[in-house]
Amino acid sequence: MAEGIDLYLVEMELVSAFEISSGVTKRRQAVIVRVEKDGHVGWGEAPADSKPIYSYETAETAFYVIKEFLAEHALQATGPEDFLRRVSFVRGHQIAKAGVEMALWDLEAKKKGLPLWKMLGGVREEIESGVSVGIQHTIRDLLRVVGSYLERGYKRVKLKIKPGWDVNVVKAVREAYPDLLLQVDANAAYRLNDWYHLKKLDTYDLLMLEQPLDYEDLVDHAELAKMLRTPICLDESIKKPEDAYRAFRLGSCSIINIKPARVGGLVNAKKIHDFCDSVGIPVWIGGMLETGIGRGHQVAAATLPNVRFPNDISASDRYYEEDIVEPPWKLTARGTLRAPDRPGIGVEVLEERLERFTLKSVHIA
Ligand code: OSB
Ligand code: MG
Repeated sequence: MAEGIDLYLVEMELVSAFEISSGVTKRRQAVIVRVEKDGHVGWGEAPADSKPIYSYETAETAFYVIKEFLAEHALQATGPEDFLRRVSFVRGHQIAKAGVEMALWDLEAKKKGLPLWKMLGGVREEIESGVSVGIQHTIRDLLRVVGSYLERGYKRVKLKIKPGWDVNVVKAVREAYPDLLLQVDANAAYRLNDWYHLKKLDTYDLLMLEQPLDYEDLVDHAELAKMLRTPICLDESIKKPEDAYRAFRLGSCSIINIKPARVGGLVNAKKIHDFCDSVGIPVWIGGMLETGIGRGHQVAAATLPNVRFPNDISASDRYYEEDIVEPPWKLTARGTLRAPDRPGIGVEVLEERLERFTLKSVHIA
C-alpha cells in the first residue's frame, strides 16, 4: 500500500444481538481509517452503525464525509489538532472526524515510538473494564447473561433500560447481586414527566443513570438531576467540549461518559476530560461496540487521571468472535485491560481479516 488514506467500510457479526431503547444491532458496521505518511501507518475507527439509532451518523455517512471533505485535510495536517482546525468548517459529523483524527494520533505516536496512552498524558497501566448488557427477552435471560459476564471477570455491569424494562429489571438484578457495581443507560427513552417513575431507581444504589432524556437535551436533565438521588450521567447530549461546559453551567449532570468517537476524537476527549477535572466532574470512557482498533483508542483515553469509574471497554470477545487486531483485547484476572507498552494503540491490525469484513473501500492519495 502507498502513502495516503484508505477507508474500509466493514461489517462484522456480533456474538449476540445488542438491543438498546431505540433499536437492535446484530451485524455491526464501522469505517476503518488507515493513514500512511512519512513511512508510518496509523489506524482509526469511525464506529457509526448501519442505522442512525444512536447518532444521526451512519457508517455510510461517515465514509462519504471522510472521502469528500476530511481526507485531503488529513494528508496536509501536521497533526491531530491541526487536522481538527482545518475541518472545523464541517458541521457535526463528529464520528467521521474522530475516525481520521484517531488515525493521526496513532501515526504520531508511532513516529515518536511512544505508546499512545503515554503521549496523551495517561497515568495508569491498567484500566477498569465494565460490561454493557443489552435489553433481553425476559428477566430470567438477563440474570443468566449478567451471571456469565461476572464469571468472566467483569466487575461492573451497565443495564440498558427503556419504559417497561427498567425498575422491575434493576430490582431483580440488585436482589441477585446485592454488592454489584451497577448502573443503567436509557439512551434517551424518557421525558421529564417520567420523573416520578425514574425516582424509584433511587432505592437500588446505582452508580448512575445515563442519558435518561432527549439525546440533545441539557435543560430538562438539570431539572431531573434535582429530583433524583441517583447521579445523572450524560452520553448523547455531549458531542463537543462546549456541551460539557453548558452541562456544567446548567447542572445537567454530575458525571460524563466520554466516547472519543462521539466527540470528534481524542483532542476533544482530552479537552472535556480536563475541563471536567477542573470543575470536579468525574468522567469515564464509553464505547460504541468498537473493533480492536477503536478499542485501542478507548483504552488510551481511559488511562487519563480524571477517569474515575469503570469504563464500557470490554474485551474483544464480548462483541466479536474474531477481532481484526492481534493480540485481541483480553481481560486480566483483576477484570481490567492492560494499556500496551508498544508504540501507538499497541495492537497490530490483521489486514487480511480486515479485507474479509470489508464491504467497500477507497484509496485517497
Ligand atoms: O449508549 O453507551 C451507549 C453501544 C452502542 C451505542 C451506544 C451505547 C452502547 C453501549 C455499549 O452501551 C458500549 C460498549 O461496550 O462499546
Ligand atoms: Mg450511553
